Amino acid sequence: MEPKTDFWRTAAQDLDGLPGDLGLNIAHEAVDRHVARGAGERDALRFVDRRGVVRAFTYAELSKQSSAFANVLIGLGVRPGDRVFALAPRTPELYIAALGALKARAVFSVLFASFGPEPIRVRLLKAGVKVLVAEDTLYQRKVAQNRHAIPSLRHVLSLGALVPGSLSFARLLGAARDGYAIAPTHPDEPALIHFTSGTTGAPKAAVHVHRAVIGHYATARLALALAPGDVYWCTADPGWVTGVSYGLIAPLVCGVTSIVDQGEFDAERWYRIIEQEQVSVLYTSPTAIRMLMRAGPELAARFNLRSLRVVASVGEPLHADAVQWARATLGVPIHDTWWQTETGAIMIANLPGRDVIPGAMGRPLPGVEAHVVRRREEGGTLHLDRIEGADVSGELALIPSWPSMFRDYHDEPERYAQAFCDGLYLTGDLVRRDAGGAFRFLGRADEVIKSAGHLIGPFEIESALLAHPAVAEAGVIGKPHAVSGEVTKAFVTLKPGFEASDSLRRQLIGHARKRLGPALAPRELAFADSLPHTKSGKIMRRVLRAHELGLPLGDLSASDAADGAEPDATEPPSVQST
Ligand code: 6R9
Repeated sequence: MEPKTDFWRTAAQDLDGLPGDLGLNIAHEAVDRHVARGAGERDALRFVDRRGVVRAFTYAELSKQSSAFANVLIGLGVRPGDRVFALAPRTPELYIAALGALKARAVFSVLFASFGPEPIRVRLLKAGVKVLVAEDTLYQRKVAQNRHAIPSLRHVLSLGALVPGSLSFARLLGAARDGYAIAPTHPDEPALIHFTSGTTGAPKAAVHVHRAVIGHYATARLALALAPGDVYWCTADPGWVTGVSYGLIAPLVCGVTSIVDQGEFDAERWYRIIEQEQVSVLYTSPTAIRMLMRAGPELAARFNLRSLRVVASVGEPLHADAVQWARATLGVPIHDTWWQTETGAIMIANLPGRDVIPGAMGRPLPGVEAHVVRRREEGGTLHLDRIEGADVSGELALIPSWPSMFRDYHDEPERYAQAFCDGLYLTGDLVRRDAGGAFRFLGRADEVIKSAGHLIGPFEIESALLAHPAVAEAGVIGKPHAVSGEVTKAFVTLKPGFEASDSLRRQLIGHARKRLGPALAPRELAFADSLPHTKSGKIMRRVLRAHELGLPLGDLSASDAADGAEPDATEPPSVQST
C-alpha cells in the first residue's frame, strides 16, 4: 500500500512555498501565488449583500489589501506568534484582516459575531489577544464592557465608526504601503486558532500551523473537486472552523471564485444565489439542507440549478433521505464529509465521482488512516484496543500524520496530551465501519452538543446560568430537533427562596441570552427539584438526556464509562413540568 504521507507530499508539490525557498505561508499560497502566476484579475471573493448586490474582489486586490494590512500590523508592533483576532460580520475587511495577519505571521482567529460578551471575553482572555479587528457596534455591545479585564489587548482596530480607545481600520489601511514581502515562515509556525468545546471546562483553543494549507488544498481538490473555473460557495460562517478552512483558505488556494453571502438563511435567496452566480460547488450543512427541504420542491423548481456539479455537507449526520432529495431537487446527490476543528481538514468523505453511500460518511481519504477503537483502563493507564473487521463499532481514532492536524491547545498542553493515546488521536465520535470500509456516525462519546452544525459545550451555558442569583445547579443537554439536529435544553435547580415560574424561566433564558448571545443561549429550560449526580458530585447530563428522550436509565452505563463518569449513580432526575 502507498504510504499515507505520499498523498499529502504529492499535493504539496502543487504549492509554491515562499519565493527563495523561505518556507510556507498560507496567505502566499492563497493569494500572492495566483497573482505571481498571472491570475490576479480573476475574482477571488464575491460578496453578496443583503439586497443581493454583488461586490467582487480580484486576487490582485486581495493581495494588495492584505499586504497593506500586514504593514499596518507590523507598524503596530505585532510580532510573529502574536494573536490577532476579528469580530465582524462577513465583510471584505474580515478576509483582508485574516490574510494580512497570516502574512505578518500573526496567529489569527475569528470570533463568531453571534456570540455574546461572555464567550467573547473568555476567548480573548484565553488566547491573550493583542490586536482585535472589530466592527464598531459589535465592539460596543460585546467587548467594551470587558476590555479592562483583557490586559493583553493592545489595539482595537475599528471597522466603521471610531469607538473610544480604537484606531480606524480604514484609515490605517489607506495609509499603508500595499506591497509586503512575507518574512521567512516555517511551515510548523502557528497560523490559526480555532475554538472548540469539550464537556468540561472553558473552550479549547486549537492551534493550527501554516503547513495546514497543504491539507486544505489537497482535501478541497479531492473531496470537493475544486478546480480553477469553479464558482464555489461555502455557507459556513468564518466564526466556525468550516468557514475558515473551506470558506476562506481552501477556495483561494485552489484559485476558484468564492461566494460570501452576507445575508441570513432564506431558501429562495439561496436558490437565487446559486442561479445568478452559477455556483458549481456548494459546501453546506445538513441543517441547511433540511431547511431547503422544508421550503418544498416547488420553490427549487423555479430556479435553474444546473450549474451545480458537487454538493457536499459537514458538521452533523447527513441522512439518506437528504441525499435522495438532493438527487431529485438539485440534480446531484450530497457528498457527506467528516472532520473536526482539531483535524483542520476533511478526513472521511463520500468522494465526488464515486457512488455515494447514503447514510454513511464515506471512507477515509487516501492520506488518512482511521481505526475503530475501544478504551481500556489498565493499572490506571488508558489503552486503546483496535477493533478489526467489518460491521464493528467503537470510537473513531486516527493516526495523526496529516498536515492540517492541530498542534496544541493554546496554553493547555495537558489537555492536548489527553487527546492522544497509543499513537492515535481520539476523536470522541462513535462510529460503525462496514465491510466496504465506509464509516457511519453513531453519536458522540461525550456530551458536547451539535446544534445547527455548531459545536456547543454544555459547560459554557451552565456557567452562565449559575451566574444568576436564583440558580443553584444547572445541567445542559442537546435535545433532538427535526431541523437543527439538536437544540440546547437546560435543567436547573433553584436556590432557597426562589420559586419556579414561567416568568423566572423567561428571566433565566433572557439572562443567558444577554451573556452568551443567541447562538449559545439555551433554547429551552426546565426546573428540577434535584439533578442526578455521580458519586463524586458531577451532574450526569446523560441521565437528563435519557429523561428527555424517555429512555430507561439502565441504557446509560456504557456511555458514562466512556467519559469517566461513575456509572453506578442511581439518583433519577426529578423534573417539574413548568
Ligand atoms: C467541521 C466541524 C466536529 C464534530 C465531530 C462530529 C460532528 C462532523 C460530521 C459529524 C456526523 C458528519 N460531525 N462531521 N457528524 N457526520 N459528516 O464540524 O468541526 O465543529 O469541531 O465538530 O461534528 O461529532 O466530532 P467541529
